[in-house]
Amino acid sequence: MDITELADRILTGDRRALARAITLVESQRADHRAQAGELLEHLSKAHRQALRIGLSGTPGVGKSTFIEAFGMLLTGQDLRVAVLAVDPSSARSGGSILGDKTRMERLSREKNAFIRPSPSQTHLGGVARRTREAVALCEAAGFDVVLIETVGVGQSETVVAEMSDLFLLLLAPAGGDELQGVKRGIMEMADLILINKADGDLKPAATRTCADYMGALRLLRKRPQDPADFPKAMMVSAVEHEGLADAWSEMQALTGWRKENGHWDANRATQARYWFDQEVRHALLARLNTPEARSEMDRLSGDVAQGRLGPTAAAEQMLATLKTA
Ligand SMILES: Nc1nc2c(ncn2[C@@H]2O[C@H](COP(=O)(O)OP(=O)(O)OP(=O)(O)O)[C@@H](O)[C@H]2O)c(=O)[nH]1
Ligand SMILES: [Mg+2]
Repeated sequence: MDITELADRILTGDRRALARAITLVESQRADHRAQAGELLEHLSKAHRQALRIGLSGTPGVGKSTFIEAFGMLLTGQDLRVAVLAVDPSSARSGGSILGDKTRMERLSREKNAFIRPSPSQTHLGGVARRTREAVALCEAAGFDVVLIETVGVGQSETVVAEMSDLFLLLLAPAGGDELQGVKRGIMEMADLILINKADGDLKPAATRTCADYMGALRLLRKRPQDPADFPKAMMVSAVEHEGLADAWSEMQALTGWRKENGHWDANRATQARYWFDQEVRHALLARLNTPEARSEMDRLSGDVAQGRLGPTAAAEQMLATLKTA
C-alpha cells in the first residue's frame, strides 16, 4: 500500500480511503502499525481540526436515536459529520453498539455523514488508541464534527472525554428524585447534560430530572474551562427532534468561548500529553508480556519466594532485562 497516495486521498475527503485507513489503524500487525504511524504523521501536517464531541449514556437512554437526529441537524447545515464508537463491551456482545444502523438509517445514507462501528476488541487500551487515531483520520478527511459515542458502563467515559473537546452526558427522565446513581466523576466530566425523552408522558419527569441536575451541577467545583453558566443541563427529545438546535447552540457558544480564552488549545495540549503518557505505559506493559519476559518474571518470582533474592533486587534485575529488549 502506498501511504502517501492513501494520505492524499484522505485529504480530498475520499470516504473509501478513510474507511481503509481506519481498518489499517485497527490492525495489530506490526507492519500495519508502522504504516499507520507513517500515515498519521503525514496527515498531522495538514493541521485540520474538527469539533470532537464525546457522548455517553447508559444502554437504552437514546444515544443512537439522538445521534441520528442530531447528525441530520448538522448535515442539514452543510456540516460533515463522522460517528465513531468506543465500546468496551463489544467483545462480549460480539457486535457493536453501532451495529444497530437501523436506528441511524437516514444518517447512514447521508453523503456528508460517515458512521464507523466499533471493532470488537477485548481491551480498552486498544480500543482507545484505535478510536483516537480514527478521530485524527476523520479530521484530516475534513469532517467538521466527530461524534464519539460510548455506552456509559465505567472507564470508557474517561477514555472518550480524554479525546473530546466537548463531553455530553445523555440521561433519561428519572422516576423519583434520585440522581440515577450517576457517579460524581462522570458528572464532573460533562459539559452538557441532556435529559432525553422529554416528550409525551415523560415530559414532567424530564422537567424534574433536569432541575435536579441543574442543582447538582451548581454544587460541583467550578472548572477554569467554563464560562459562568456552564456546565448546564437541558431537555431534549431525540424522537421529536426537540431541543436539539438549542443544544447545538449551547455547544457552539461554549466552544467559541473556550477558543477565545485559550482553553481549546490548552485542552488539546493536555490531552496530547495524556495520550503520550498512556502510550509509553502500554508499551512498557507490553514488554512485560512477551513469553521471554513472562518466564523471566516466573524465575525471579520463584527466587523471591524462596528468599534467594529480595523483591527490590529482583525487580531491578527484571527491569535490566527489559532495557536491552
Ligand atoms: N419517548 C422517547 N423515546 C426515545 C427517545 N430517544 C430514544 N427513545 C427510545 O428509547 C429506546 C432506546 O433508544 P436507542 O437510541 O436505541 O438507545 P441507545 O442509548 O442507543 O441504546 P444502546 O445502543 O442499547 O446503548 C428506543 O425504543 C427509542 O425509540 C426520545 O427522545 N423519546
Ligand atoms: Mg445504540
